[in-house]
Amino acid sequence: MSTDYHKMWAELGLDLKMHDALLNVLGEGYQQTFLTQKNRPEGMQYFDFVMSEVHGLRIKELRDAQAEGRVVVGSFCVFVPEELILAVDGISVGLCTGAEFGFDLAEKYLPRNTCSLIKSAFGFNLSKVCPYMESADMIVGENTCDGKKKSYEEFGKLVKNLYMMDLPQTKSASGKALLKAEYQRFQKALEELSGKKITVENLKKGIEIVNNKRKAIHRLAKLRAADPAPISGLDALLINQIYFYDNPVRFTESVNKTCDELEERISKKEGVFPPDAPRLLVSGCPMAVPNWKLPTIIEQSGAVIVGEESCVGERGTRNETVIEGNSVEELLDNIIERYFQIDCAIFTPNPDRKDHLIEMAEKYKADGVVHYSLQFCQPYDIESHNVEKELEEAEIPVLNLVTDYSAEDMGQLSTRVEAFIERIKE
Ligand code: BJ8
Repeated sequence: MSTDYHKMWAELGLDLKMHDALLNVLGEGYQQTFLTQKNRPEGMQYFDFVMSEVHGLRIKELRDAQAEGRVVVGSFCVFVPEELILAVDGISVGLCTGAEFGFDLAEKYLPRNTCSLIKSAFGFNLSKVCPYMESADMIVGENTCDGKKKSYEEFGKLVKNLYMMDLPQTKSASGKALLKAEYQRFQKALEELSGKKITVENLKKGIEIVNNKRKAIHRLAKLRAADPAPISGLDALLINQIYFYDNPVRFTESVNKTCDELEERISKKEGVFPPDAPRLLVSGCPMAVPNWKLPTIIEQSGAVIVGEESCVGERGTRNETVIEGNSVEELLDNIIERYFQIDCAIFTPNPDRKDHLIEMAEKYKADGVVHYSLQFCQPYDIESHNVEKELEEAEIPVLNLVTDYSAEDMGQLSTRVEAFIERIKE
């Protein structure tokens, strides 16, 4: 970080000692994971910069925007529609956390057998190390899995601005009606928070910004179908993670610029891995910053990741919102159509996810799928058995892994990933 932000962090109420410790660990992890990769696209320099300033310059930008009267809305789920937040000139930031930090504190509120993603959100909050949580004017929680749903009851006691969104559990007409009612309620809450009314014009603008961001990400995803792969899975994951933090217009430009470079690489048959490297998809629970453990193991074992079937990845970003409509309600219906297609494992039944995986395997020429569940995540862990069975029947090899945020199982994971890569090679 080029500037000393300690004063700003102190004003936000962060625990400076803990926060410095976190930044040190993050910095070292980043250096070892990303900066040691060979032949990275030059465009990654922008994303390296964003990461180096993720607790610095970006937080300053949020505070400057707040000083101008704009609101910051933090969320944990891709069902929270960024289009509505942008329509009130707000800023949307992801709050999902991917590090084992403050778990001892979190376990004072949560049972030990809670998934790491939930524990991490509590740990970051209780340790006072997350400037995004402390900056947010509204934090949106959602009734998705049981773990999240019940833990927000406790989380609501720790923060003063938690807003709960109810989400459907089935892809039924009543499920869609619930989503519509909840998005309408969210619209009102945003209007009250910001003091700005959602209109056809500002909502169309919000949809356009998010569509452009998704278009850029789709372009990146398509380029990864090339053989040799022009970008590592780790770098592509990083871009998908930064999707949740960066200014959306600037992010879109930077992704498109990187895609221009990747197209050139592809035309010259340049890649980050040799052409015969096994190509894998990763599917399952979202991987929030700085959860890079499994992708690092996979790529250090010689395979390249060519797609993520995840909320930090294609499950979260696919499909655009239709922008045609003459009323806010029509546009809201278009938004609902788009979001209702998200095939999160909290839905029952959830056959679309398996179909999407088969489609991705074909599109990105993947040789196999690594299914990743966080320990104690019932939706993804239970669903993994059926996903594995149906993919294997479609002759797509699957490695089913359950892990957490600790480094303890790295040796064991490496052994299983290496054996899977051998299986694919055979
Ligand atoms: S739309 S995946 S972002 S809910 S890992 S907390 S499911 S026990 S994160 Fe998610 Fe929205 Fe669905 Fe996506 Fe629960 Fe599992 Fe933990 Fe999870």
